[in-house]
Amino acid sequence: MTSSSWEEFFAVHLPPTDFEDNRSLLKEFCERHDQYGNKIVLVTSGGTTVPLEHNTVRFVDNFSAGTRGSASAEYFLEQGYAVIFMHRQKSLEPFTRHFSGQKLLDMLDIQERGPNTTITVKPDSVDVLAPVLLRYKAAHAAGAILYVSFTTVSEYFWLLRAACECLANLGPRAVLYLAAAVSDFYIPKDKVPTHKMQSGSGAPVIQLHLVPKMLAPLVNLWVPEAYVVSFKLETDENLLIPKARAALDKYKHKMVVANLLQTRHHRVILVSPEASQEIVLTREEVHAGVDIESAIVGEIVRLHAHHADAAPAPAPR
Ligand code: 9Z3
Repeated sequence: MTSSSWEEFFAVHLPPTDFEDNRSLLKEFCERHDQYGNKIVLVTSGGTTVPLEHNTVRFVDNFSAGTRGSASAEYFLEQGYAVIFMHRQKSLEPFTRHFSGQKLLDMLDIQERGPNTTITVKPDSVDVLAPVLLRYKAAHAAGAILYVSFTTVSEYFWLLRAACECLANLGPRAVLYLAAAVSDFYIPKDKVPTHKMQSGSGAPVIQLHLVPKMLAPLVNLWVPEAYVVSFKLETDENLLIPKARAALDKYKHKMVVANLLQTRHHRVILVSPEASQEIVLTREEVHAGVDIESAIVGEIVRLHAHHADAAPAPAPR
């Protein structure tokens, strides 16, 4: 099955309805941080959907919860980066990820006294909540994080290109950290029915097509000076490193973070043209709640510093 070109994809698929609003937000964020000479990272996070109907009742989805992306965004902020957090709507977000599910409510006490009812944080939860709340408040007060969201694979691509257009001005000070689990397959617009598929018409046969590889124009045309990190997910260990190397050879970007579905939260391999470096958390570290993203981001920040320092000084604008 051949894939359409990326140009054709954008020509056929219309931008999402909130696209212009997001584009303005991205532009303002990048210009503000560019003025101060800050580094900006685009962190993509979570899975994309492939709608089976235009008025979407059903869609193809994937496993990603946004654990990697949301944790990584926090570590980039800690390292002084401004962060564009481009995530799947309703997936995990930085800071609130620590209290997903019932965890936040379990930290609270309520004293019911009619109109004077008070809600307090349980004393033993203050130590857990306070550091996260402080980092959250600091990031927001500094305007250091911008949240933009997508749901479908087409929305993801429109936002990705718009973010790149704004980041291009930063040259080597921009990092792209493409951790989202983006569908490799989709149904072209003209093959998607308008209304809910009816079971009375029999079992549908759904043909998926290949999504164009956006990493090619991204690296070569959209952000040619940026430090680009892509992610490679496999389920078969034997394919992992060969496919990560093949991606580096093909797209000529800076790094592939290779991970297996089954072990992704405690083992990754950072594959660069020069080397590969395995990062593994011990059982004790996993138990103690250490995030592997802390080490991944630490290493990328170190390598990015060399990349940004090595780049020629920007021409005055
Ligand atoms: C990743 O490999 C991420 O590490 C995960 C993180 C999605 C596994 P979670 O959100 O998982 O923490 O649950 N992302 C990229 C996966 C991907 O779709 N890569 C494609 C490929 O491998 C395109 S580069 O071919």
